[in-house]
Amino acid sequence: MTEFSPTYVDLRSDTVTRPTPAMRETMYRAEVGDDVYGEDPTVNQLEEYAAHILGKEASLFVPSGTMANQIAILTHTQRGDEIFIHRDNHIFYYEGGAAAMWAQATFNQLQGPEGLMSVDELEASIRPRNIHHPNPRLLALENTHNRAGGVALSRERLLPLIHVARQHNLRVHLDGARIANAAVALKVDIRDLAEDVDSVSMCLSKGLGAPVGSVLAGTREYVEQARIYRKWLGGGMRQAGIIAAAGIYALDHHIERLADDHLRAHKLAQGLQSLGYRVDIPSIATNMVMVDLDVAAEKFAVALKSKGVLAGAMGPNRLRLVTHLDVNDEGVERTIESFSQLLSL
Ligand code: TLP
Repeated sequence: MTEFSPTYVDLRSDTVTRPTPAMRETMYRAEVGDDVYGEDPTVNQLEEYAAHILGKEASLFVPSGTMANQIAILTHTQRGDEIFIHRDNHIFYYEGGAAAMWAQATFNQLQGPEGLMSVDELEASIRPRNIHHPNPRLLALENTHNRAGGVALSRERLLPLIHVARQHNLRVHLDGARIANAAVALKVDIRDLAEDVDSVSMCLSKGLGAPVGSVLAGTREYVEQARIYRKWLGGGMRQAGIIAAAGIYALDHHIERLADDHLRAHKLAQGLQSLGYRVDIPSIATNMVMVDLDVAAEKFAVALKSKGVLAGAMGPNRLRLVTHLDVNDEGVERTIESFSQLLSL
């Protein structure tokens, strides 16, 4: 049994889910071929299926959300091009500055509540095309927004920013790692949230519960170019049908159930608030609960672990708890009980 065995309630992330027995069975039975030759039938099926769900012409199966985002940037930009991005977006905050390494793009960081910059700020930050300025090229959005607490952003909220981008001839990429959570929370089709953007990534290995993998979707031409970059980055995966099968299973069986994770996040938040913890209940839209503590979040996480619950810091005093497929009602109860034992910390 490992340190992170199921005896812990693991709320560090929805990335920690393990494939269910039924998902493993599907993986076991997957037909495979060499995907670098385009011959893996299961990968091809996943790519078509994901493109359909995202409302795009084509999609590309990649090992991770980070690779999906990095390939998206490579495909949209040229060296030195400028990416307009909220400073809390995963691409800027959590991807090690990889866009500077691979695409050699520059970031123009913007800010604002709920992971969105204002229309005015975006407008003002796009400088005229001129020999002195980087070439303004890409607007990068994220939905749900992770560091903003899993907020689900409606199409209506994203559209004004996308309009500004279009007026200035920018491309738009959506990091939709958790776009399925957003769609379930907003009660819309996933494709509605992706319709206005040029490219969208979606993770299969987060709330959807697959062990590995993301997809990047766009026009057929865009995806063909992205496929070249995937190979260059070492993301050509040969008999990847084994893991693509898990993705297909996840898309078939694990989208609607995300509502259960969202409900549990609410129950958890209510339980913690009733103990006196600072949780902004109205802001909880999907599967994340942010708890603002009086003590250091890292210190609290260590104490919480001793009570059998794993959580991660999202800031010096902010703890993030993420519900997912492997957290049931009992896990929520155990977490509330553990927090109740740490009130004096
Ligand atoms: N996010 C992880 C950490 O990297 C923070 C998490 O636990 O939430 N986009 C978004 C919005 C993400 O939240 C993540 C992962 C990624 C991309 C990257 O996905 P992976 O881990 O598959 O590279």
